[in-house]
Amino acid sequence: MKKRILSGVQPSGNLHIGNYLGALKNWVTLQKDYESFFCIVNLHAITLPQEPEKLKRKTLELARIYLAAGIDPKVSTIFVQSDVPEHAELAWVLTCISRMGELERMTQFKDKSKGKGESVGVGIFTYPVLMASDILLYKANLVPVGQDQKQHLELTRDLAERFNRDYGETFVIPEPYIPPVGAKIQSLQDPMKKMSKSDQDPNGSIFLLDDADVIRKKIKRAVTDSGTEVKFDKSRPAINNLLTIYQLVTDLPAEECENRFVGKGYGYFKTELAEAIIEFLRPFQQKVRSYDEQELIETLKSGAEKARSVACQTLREVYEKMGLNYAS
Ligand code: ATP
Ligand code: LTN
Repeated sequence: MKKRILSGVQPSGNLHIGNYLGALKNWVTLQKDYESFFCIVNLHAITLPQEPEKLKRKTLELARIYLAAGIDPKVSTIFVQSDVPEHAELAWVLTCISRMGELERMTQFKDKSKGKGESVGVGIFTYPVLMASDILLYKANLVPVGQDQKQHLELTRDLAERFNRDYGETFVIPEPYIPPVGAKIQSLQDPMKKMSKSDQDPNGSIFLLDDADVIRKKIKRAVTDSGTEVKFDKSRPAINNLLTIYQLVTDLPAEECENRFVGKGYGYFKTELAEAIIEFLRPFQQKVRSYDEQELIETLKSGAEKARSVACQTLREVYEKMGLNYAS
């Protein structure tokens, strides 16, 4: 029996190369060896206000992005979170075994609630519990995510262990899969901040659907450090980040990347980097628009059916163990 993976992205904002390099790229590789579930987490997206028509559009766009990135619906299950009501049901159960203190410690909650005081949304607070539900429902062994999700994975493990201890062995304890390179792509405008969908400044990110001229402009404007050498060096975070992106989009060994730019300045490097990103995204961008919308919806609906058949078994087991299933 193959081990399982589950992961997800929110259909909010525009996907950037950080999402691709930190998460999607690894899903594509891992799907060959694991039974895979890839979710479009629209219930997570509504933790912040979403315009309904736009949310629909973004949900289908994300499905296109999954397919164009190389997720094969014949091999993996692609589905939308709200099509599988068990996600919200298990999330409630897990909410009841979660503690205020452990959720208050989540750095993403702290960041997203900054300056909001008492008006911060409760959904932002309980967000990681819904994420734990996504993972535990499928008894996933491995969860491929970027570095920023590591703490949420730790919470997921804690909740699973707590449930198993209090009600009997039920959940698999999942491991994070965080890639050695690319787990944290930084903003092009501020190398101390991660590239983020919710960044107000579009110049900080290269979006997967940016056209060639926009990519050239953004790379040209990207901040660099003092110095002139193009080398991997953690103490020069801006150039380190750009070189990491170069390494990932060209798939070259780190040393070869450095060798290519010995004696060349930042200007030359940036031109090469922009062209490498454009080349890397070209086949993806060609595919993304090519899917028929009706077929796309059918893929999602049949994905949801497959996902549900697994999710409802786990939920039934949980209800049995907790005494919620009173008739059996
Ligand atoms: P936001 O910053 O608005 O919360 P996001 O850009 O983090 O959004 P998500 O939908 O939360 O996007 O993340 C989807 C996946 O992409 C997750 O696995 C996450 O860890 C990964 N990811 C997000 N940002 C980066 C980044 N800068 N570098 C590498 N991986 C990333
Ligand atoms: N919180 C994640 C998105 C997410 C997720 C998941 C990732 C929701 N549910 C389950 C992996 C597994 C984020 O990237 N912000």
